[in-house]
Amino acid sequence: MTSAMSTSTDIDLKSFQFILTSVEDHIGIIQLNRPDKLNAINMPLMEELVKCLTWMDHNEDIRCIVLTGNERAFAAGADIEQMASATPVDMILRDQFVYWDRIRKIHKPLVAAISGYALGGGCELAMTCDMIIASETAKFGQPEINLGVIPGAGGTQRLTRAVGKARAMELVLTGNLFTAQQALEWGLINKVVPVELYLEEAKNLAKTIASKPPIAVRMAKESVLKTFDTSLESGLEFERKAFYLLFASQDKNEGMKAFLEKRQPEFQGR
Ligand code: DAK
Repeated sequence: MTSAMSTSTDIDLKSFQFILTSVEDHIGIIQLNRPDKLNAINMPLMEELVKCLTWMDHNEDIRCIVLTGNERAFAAGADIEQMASATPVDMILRDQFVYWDRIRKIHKPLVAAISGYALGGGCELAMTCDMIIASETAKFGQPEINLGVIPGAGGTQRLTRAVGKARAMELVLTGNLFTAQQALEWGLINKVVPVELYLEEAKNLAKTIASKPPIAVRMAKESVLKTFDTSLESGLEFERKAFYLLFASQDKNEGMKAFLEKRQPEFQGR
């Protein structure tokens, strides 16, 4: 795995086997690319994903990241074949949570663009992103119960926070899938669009965010995420300090000056 010290020179975007990547208009795009297995997340795919996300997080030209799959599947879960004969010791030794934790700590906003299946670890990966745009054909679910296990990468926690206890309990205990429209109504996702538009819509959202001052975006993301692991008092304190800190940024000076001069700001990420 690439360390936090990765630089723009030590990664070859074309070298990956299970992901496709590109950069356009300050957004990084990562497409899970294991189509014959509905993008089931095996260890090499996860390793490549984290390596690329880490690189994008450190690349100043990239200000927002879009994570997508293909029309049939975002990801149908963790690779069942890799888990079928695993013992608890195997799972401990694989230490896969290192990768999931790394994704959780990406500073730049992550927009998931979803079509088709987002199941199990695929649904958990989507929920680890900051925003979700889905096609009308998207199918979400935590079907792990059907395999004799439970969601292992945050599903019981993130789904419950997003849709509430009663719904999450039913979904996790039955393994029933749910539609994009339901996900929207329950507050899990941001928008549902026709299938031909989901990636475009996600890119547009990412581009809007990429046009904002990057340091303020980073502080805003951190502050919103604080809600999930702190009291209101500590969350407000965190937000206040981040707010004060932004008064030391050049982008704050530029943003306010541009407003007063009635022109568009030019943010530098400083
Ligand atoms: N793993 C491995 N292969 C999968 C897969 C999966 N999750 N999902 C689909 N595939 C493969 C199928 O085996 C098939 O491969 P071939 O037989 O062609 O070689 C190919 O993808 C196409 O799938 P189907 O033929 O089944 O396609 P259908 O359209 O008929 O059905 C389906 C689509 C999505 C309904 C079905 O494939 C399905 O039910 N898939 C499994 C869904 C599922 O149960 N997902 C949850 C998996 S458990 C962890 C973090 C996370 C997790 C675990 C640990 N740590 C950090 C430790 C997460 C666990 C899970 O996600």
